[in-house]
Amino acid sequence: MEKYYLAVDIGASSGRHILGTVQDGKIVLEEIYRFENSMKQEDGHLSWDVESLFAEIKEGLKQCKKLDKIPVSMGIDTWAVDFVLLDENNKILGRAAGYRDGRTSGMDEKVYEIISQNDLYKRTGIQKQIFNTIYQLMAVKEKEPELLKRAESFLMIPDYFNFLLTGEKKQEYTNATTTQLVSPVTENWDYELIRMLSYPEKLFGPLSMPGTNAGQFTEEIIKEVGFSCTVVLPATHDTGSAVMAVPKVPDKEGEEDDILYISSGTWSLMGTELLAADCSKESMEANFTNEGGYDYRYRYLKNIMGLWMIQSVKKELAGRGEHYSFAELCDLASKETIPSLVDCNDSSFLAPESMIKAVVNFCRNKKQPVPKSAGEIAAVIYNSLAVCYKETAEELESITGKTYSDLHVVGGGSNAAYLNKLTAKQTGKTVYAGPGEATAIGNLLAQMIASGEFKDLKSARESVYRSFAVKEYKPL
Ligand code: LFR
Repeated sequence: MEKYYLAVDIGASSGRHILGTVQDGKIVLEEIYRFENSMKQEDGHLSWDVESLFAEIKEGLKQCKKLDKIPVSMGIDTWAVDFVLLDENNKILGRAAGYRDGRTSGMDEKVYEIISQNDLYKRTGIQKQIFNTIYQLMAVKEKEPELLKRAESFLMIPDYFNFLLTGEKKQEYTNATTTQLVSPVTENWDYELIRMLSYPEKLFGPLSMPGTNAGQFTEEIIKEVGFSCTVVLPATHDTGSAVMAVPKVPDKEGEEDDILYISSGTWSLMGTELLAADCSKESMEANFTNEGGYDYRYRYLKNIMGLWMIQSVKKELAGRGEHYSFAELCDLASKETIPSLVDCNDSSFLAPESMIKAVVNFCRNKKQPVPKSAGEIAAVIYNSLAVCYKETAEELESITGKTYSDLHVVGGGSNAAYLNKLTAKQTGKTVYAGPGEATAIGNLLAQMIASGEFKDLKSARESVYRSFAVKEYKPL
């Protein structure tokens, strides 16, 4: 009898249910359900349709029943920083706002009136991103203070789905660190900071680590999906799960913590793993973050705008009747010679009305040749990403004093062969691409370690190495 574990991995552009089993020490995956996701524009605001996402979660569970593959446990991961506030009847107050919404504009200044940017970084080690929860909560406090007053609970998106499944409210640690309200020293909420900001302290309860049992399905859910299951917390922040699944090469003993990776999806998260956070000024100035990870490891990384740019261009072109797949865009881009580059971390690319115009304007303002065709636009984006990876690797090597000869690219973006080639060329490093489903795999690993299939993260990572084909790109 196979022992199934279920990962529900929801990213900003799609979600999936993936069953995992361990067979002869290898992890075997089966994708059983997939659905679309995007932020919805409503009354001039961007928000997530959490209701329909939850309906999709249940549809995928029903699929397990249909296939007669009932998991022993399941775990949910999603993107970070976003949350819901619940009233005393557990109803969502306001919206489940999306992190690209403009409500946070100017909220950094409001926060810095209370605590300086330097001190905030020293306390939390989290890079400044205008969408961090700390700024989102400031937007609620400034613009909709009654919501914060009425709130009885604060749950990050995966915590909220877990609550709907089990009736239990758990606040998971890895995702909590992305709020910028957790201390990397105590590895708990920074209550002093929370009080300084006048955020209601009661909203921040005990933190739970990945591997924690988050409860059983409620009677209502059992009735609806047809079976009962234990919900286990993975690293509920998708990047936390993805980085767990960076393959560990067994013969590179001692190098375990010296990996260089890009978790490539809507965002490109590029960095390494540290055993203690680096909250130095140098680190702050380079805008590196210390996100809490499995086993209290730190993901020391930088957010790079990533494939969001090309996803947005693809969508925009389709809206004009020009339909291209990602592979076709790569192919077109590879034939272009346009030398223009954009700064992928420029805020004009965060949520532009038109990504094509944003790229064109950037090039024009910097007096570079302006891309005209779809191929040229794609070439500017892919080349700019690869250059950004190179610069980030250099910064990282200078801060950590280490050199990395290899670069692991995991996640959906690892399938972009053209980008991998450019990345190898720009960074001068050997790129190991894959696994593409790293996030779901990491989610499964936390469950599998919790149930004793693997003794620890190291042996789980070795199994990832044995289980999934990885493509190698040598620098030219
Ligand atoms: C990736 C990710 C990043 C986070 C961004 C916004 O999906 O979780 O790690 O910075 O989305 O939540």
